[in-house]
Amino acid sequence: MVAVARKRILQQSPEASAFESDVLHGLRAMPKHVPAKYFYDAAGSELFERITELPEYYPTRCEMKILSDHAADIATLIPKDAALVEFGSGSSKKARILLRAAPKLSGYVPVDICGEMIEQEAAELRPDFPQLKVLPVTADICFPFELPDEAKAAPVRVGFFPGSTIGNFEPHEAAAFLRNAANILGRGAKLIIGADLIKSVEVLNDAYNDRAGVTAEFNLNLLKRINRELGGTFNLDSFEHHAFYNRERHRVEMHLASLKRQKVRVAGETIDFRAGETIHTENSYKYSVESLGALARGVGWLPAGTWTDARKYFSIQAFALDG
Ligand code: AVI
Repeated sequence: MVAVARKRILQQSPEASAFESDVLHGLRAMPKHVPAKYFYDAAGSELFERITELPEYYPTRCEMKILSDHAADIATLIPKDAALVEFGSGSSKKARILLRAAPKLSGYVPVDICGEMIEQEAAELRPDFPQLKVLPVTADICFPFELPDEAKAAPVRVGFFPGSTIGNFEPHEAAAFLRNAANILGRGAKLIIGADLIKSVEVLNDAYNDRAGVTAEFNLNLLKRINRELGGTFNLDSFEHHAFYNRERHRVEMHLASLKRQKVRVAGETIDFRAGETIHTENSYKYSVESLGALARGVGWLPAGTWTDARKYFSIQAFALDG
């Protein structure tokens, strides 16, 4: 039995075994939790794309509007011949707005853990920006990574971290990300961040409880992934999507609630659920301009500009490295 289990571990890719150990660790814990990064398998990524188009989910539309309305102003922060480094670039849709507004950029470095996707995006960008060196890097943005030599040789590097992804980090992780970005970008660097703002509870609750049920499907897809990849036996009909704004902690929490007392098998282990017990699947922290500024200042970034939409739902905030 032990030999069979060992063989299974040896056959797994490092990512697969991290998924298994993170899920088991989280399901054995009290309260139960699973890291939000595991939402994004192929189906989860497609569901997230659908979320960004929902009438209730304002962040993506607001951020695109701010970027389009203020692109020229934001681009004044980007010095001639600088390299733009996008953290967790995904589709590069937002970067395209900055690339058009800052034609003097020498390079664009999309960084993402999914190498295949950024290589494909890079291939699509090159013909549209023939002057620009597009230099994709496959890396986990939460850890130190090397920039390509051409980006290191640029006079200055400007980081770009849109999408309010910073909100999915715990505050200490967000500070660690900002510190890591400072080390990677180096002297004279700037950093442009998209961050969702604190606002009315109704707007926040609606954004994560859409009427079409896409966010619920996105949340429940995590259980489908566990069933498929870790031999799980979750019955999706006996778990329910819960999302609510936690005012004290300035975050929207997502959970999967067990509708009854039940046992579920995952990777050869039995997990017990009480009726109503939840798996905490995501935090989406909301910042004020001041609270993100304070977090950034704590690790050496000084405020260099803020842009918001008319309703002040979302912000683009720029920072410059101190010294
Ligand atoms: C990717 N991230 C910024 C989204 C958010 O709003 O926290 C993920 C998401 N979760 C539910 N809806 C969207």
